[in-house]
Amino acid sequence: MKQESWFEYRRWELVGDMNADGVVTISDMWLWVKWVMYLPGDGVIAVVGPTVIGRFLELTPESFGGVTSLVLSVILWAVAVAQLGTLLSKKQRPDHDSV
Ligand SMILES: [Ca+2]
Repeated sequence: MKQESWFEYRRWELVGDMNADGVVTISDMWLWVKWVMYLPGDGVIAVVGPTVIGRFLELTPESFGGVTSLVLSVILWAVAVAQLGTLLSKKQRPDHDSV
């Protein structure tokens, strides 16, 4: 049985005119923030959603941009920021061994 792809249920490209009303306005700015914020959670949902795990977790195409996506996104963004912070602190730490 071929599983349906869930990647078609979300816009994956960040564009200026997010609400497709023909002009870039301040309303699009909130949609840019939302697009970036939900990206990791929606990515996980797109991959896991059509599987038995997604069915067990009761994921649906409506889960994109929902509470599950928000929770996943907050966790994944926190991990990404922590990893970036660790990487940057290692780069900026003076090398005492080379003196
Ligand atoms: Ca617009």
